Amino acid sequence: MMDPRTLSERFPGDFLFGVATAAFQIEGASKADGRKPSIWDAFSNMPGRVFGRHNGDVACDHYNRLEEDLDLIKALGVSAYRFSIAWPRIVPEGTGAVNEKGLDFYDRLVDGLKARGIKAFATLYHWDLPLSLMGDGGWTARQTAHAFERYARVVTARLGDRLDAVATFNEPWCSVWLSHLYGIHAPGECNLDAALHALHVTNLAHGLGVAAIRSERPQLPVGIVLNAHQTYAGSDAAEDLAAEKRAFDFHNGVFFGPVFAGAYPEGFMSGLGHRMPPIEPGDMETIHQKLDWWGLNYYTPMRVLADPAPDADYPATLPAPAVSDVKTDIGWEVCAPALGDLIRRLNAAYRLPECYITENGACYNMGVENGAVDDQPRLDYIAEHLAVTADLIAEGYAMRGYFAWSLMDNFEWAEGYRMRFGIVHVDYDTQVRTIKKSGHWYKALAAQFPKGNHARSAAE
Ligand code: GCO
Repeated sequence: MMDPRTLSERFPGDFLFGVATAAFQIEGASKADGRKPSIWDAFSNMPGRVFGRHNGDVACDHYNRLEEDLDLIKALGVSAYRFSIAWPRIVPEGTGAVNEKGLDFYDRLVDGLKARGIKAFATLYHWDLPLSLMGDGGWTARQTAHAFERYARVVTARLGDRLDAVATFNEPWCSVWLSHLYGIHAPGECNLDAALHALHVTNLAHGLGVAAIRSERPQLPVGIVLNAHQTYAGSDAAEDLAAEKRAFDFHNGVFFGPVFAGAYPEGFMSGLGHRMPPIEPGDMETIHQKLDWWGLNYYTPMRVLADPAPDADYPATLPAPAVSDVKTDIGWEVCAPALGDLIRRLNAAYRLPECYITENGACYNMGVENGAVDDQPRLDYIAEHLAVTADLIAEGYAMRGYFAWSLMDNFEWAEGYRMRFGIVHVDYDTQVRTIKKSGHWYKALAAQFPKGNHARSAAE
């Protein structure tokens, strides 16, 4: 087992160790204090969408256990907490009335973090679109970007003075492709044209959100969280190598290109540009604003082959088999070197600001035995990925922090509660939290920080 103290020596003194969650996955209290349904409430109540028809009505009951959970974060000794704000609590119908009681909850959350000396990293959109907005087309409708802009302004005006960082979106890859093209996430659409509209509207909403945040709080560090994919060709055949390049653009370039370089990738536009919604004058400038930071969520690589079907839509790829047999309980290949390859490749392709690993972790479903959870494979997974992160720092990449996904077991979207990513176990019958072996190890690591071996920490 990797010794946490030895590992800690490889990180600068001000490297942030944190834990992450998302509102819909933990809060529950789905009808409390003026919250209205999101697309995930509707989706999870439809038969056949989510495993076991699980939903977010109770989840980890975090909304009612806020103080206890803040104490848990404090007990883990981490210096930062990444959480998301539920749009349906703040502007329950997406547009129109602001719900003060919703803002009050996040006020208490942020104040509770400050009182405990923990930095607050807020995400504005982690997939819980107010259901009312679906009536106008949801993310496929341009006015949703303006609804998001207004929501971003409302949140920043109320909480921005105490946030340490804010992200506009979490993983637009999921809320665009997985939700509108692959049909796995809410609203469960399988339609390329709809997905292309959602793509541009989401990118636009990000840009409008950045401007709204900055107009309220110019000093607040603004970023975006992307689940970039390290793509690998499944063979050395020329057609598979070409397929891999298309996959990189389709899964990464359509977000990184507009946000960090002001343009959609050329290959993507030549394949699908004719099906994109109108890109209005000024859109690309709005999307391409300098960011203070970006977040990477990384779990597993993506391996692809060329799809030989003549009518295959761009990017015309098929999945290639995993290289390693080592997989987590959700079936994802474990491959820590891909994290390094990905950061190197993205930095070579784009001018990126400083980076936080905003999510990394593993699904292992072992339960409590004699009061303890022995999740050694999760501990090993986190340690291996942190070792790669330390390599990247040694190579000079601006890696500033790491957030374990997740603080605790929670609603794993289409997988419901059966897939567990927490470093803390949740018993959903009793809501008892039990720190797992990985959580104790992470605590021992975090306890080494902040430490005084880095100039930046001395200056703070
Ligand atoms: C994600 C998510 C999390 C997931 C995690 C595991 O952004 O994909 O932020 O909500 O639970 O990735 O699948």
